[in-house]
Amino acid sequence: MLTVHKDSIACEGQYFRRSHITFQNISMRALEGTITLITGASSGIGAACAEVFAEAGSNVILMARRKERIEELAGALTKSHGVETYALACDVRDRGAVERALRQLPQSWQAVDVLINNAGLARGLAPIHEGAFDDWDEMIQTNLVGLLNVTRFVLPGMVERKRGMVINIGSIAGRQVYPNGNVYCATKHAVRALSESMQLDLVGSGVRVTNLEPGMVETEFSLVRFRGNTERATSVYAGMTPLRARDVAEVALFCATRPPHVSIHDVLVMPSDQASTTVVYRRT
Ligand code: NDP
Ligand code: 8X3
Repeated sequence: MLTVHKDSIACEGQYFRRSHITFQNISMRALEGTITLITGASSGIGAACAEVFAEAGSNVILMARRKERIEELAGALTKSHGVETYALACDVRDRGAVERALRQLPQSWQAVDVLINNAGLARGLAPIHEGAFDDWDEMIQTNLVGLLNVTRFVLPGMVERKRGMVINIGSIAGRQVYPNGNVYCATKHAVRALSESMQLDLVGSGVRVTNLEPGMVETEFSLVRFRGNTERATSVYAGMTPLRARDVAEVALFCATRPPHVSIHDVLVMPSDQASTTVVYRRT
């Protein structure tokens, strides 16, 4: 039974407040005592996931290269949400470093319940015949190899415990390509293929896999893509309303809080102003 009131929606006794930042049934510490490992937690979608999962009571491991940022966020989350946090400074491209970082986690942090493979980036926007090899390598090594590195060291424990969840942050660019997006789009198509492969390989194991694909989200993404060119980065979102990192994080939390028999394989979440990689409604 679903009743709509002015400020809230009542559904089977649960209240979902429209204006509130989170759905009430999820924010009530649904993940209390669990452990969530988030890669790329120093910024954007990863940092928002850390916040939203901590609000739901999960203890969080924050992984990224910028140590000060993850340490600061870790401290803030413990203070505001009373969860335990662990900052793990690590480059996901470095397989040896990832292995060492995960192996040196204290025993009480080893049993990861949710892995959010979010670390990723785009570099440049150039036609294929002009692309920079270094940019290509960085995108492939981070978005694809990095995801594999972390997953390979975390998954065996989940399979052994017969319980766990992997959320891979893909992109609309994993479904549709766009001019000059070539290698970035290829890495996100690969993430999509890997998510589907993991779903096949892990069926019956108790480990669920979600491929979460956002459209345009205003984070540091474009600033990184255009190497600090603020004007160019800002122009990406000109005249339209992009997603906020938190919008994506809330979808991740929704997926992670379904009952064990429910596996959300695939989610595409777009700004209302974006219809595809190439069709964006702008008011200017
Ligand atoms: P941000 O640039 O804000 O965040 C990227 C995060 O990835 C940072 O925390 C960064 O941390 C981390 N990262 C990058 N390289 C590495 C590395 N080698 N090792 C460890 N961590 C790394 O961008 P978003 O939050 O937007 O991006 C997050 C994910 O979302 C990416 O996979 C991106 O492709 C995807 N996405 C983004 C969209 C958008 O429009 N913004 C849309 C669809 C998908 P640090 O630099 O400290 O290492
Ligand atoms: C980022 C989305 O389309 O801006 O994955 O490259 S896009």
